[in-house]
Amino acid sequence: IASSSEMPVLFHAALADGAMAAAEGRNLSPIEIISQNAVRTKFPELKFWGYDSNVTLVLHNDGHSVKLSVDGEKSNSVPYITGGSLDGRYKFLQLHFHWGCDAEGSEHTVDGAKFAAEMHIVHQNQVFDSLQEAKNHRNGLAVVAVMLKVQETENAILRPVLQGCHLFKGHSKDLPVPSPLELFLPDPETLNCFFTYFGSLTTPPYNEVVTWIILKEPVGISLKQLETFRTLQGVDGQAVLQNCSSSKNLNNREVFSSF
Ligand code: SG7
Ligand code: ZN
Repeated sequence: IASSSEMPVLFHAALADGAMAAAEGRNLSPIEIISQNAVRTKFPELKFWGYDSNVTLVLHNDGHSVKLSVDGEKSNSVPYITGGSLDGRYKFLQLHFHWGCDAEGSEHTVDGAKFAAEMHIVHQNQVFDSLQEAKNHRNGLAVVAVMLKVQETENAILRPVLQGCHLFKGHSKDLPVPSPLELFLPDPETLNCFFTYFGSLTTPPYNEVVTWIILKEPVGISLKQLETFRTLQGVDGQAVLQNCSSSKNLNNREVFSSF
């Protein structure tokens, strides 16, 4: 296990290897994570800044998923993350969900198993001026993935998000109550248990610009709530029964684990 001061170097050396392997294969996401193959590494603490302050969130049906983005004009500051396998600050852009036809709708798998659904909290490296620019650099984006697993009871935090499933495609509305993003995260005690690897967006054109941070601890969702996701009106006007991308080859990459 490397010491925390060495860690960022170690991680970026691995990223450089990945770049050299690009001729042989791309660095695509999602992937199948095998926990026993993950390289256990001591990372600096992954920190969620401003995740406890109220932000005005906008709900959007983009025809593929239900998305929550921050209304920068109505919010004093935009939350961001630092630490873990990241260099510098990555500011929150939006969060969205992936689901499937059944209770196996996550994009990443862990030890061969799919979770019910997967939430992606998308962040942009603040050294770049726009998402457009960030999408052209390999250190452009950091996505924190939170797995959703079926539980008996409704997840009250997701209730207002699921209202977004009743929006027509292309439509938006403000969430009635400003709320802190930390509500979407699992137990704070578990936030430093994650897998991390270098990959891509999980939708075309699969830009290879994403540092993935996949939290080990899932959050709950009821079967009824999962069904609500599947009623979202898609670009073709039909319900989006599933929007999870298939697993891609790991190729020459390594997956690291912080625990
Ligand atoms: C969805 O997934 C949208 C995209 C997102 C993409 O198509 O949420 O968001 C946009 C266009 O604002 O792409 C750059 C980006 O966030 C892929 O995101 S993902 O890799 O986290 N699944
Ligand atoms: Zn996603």
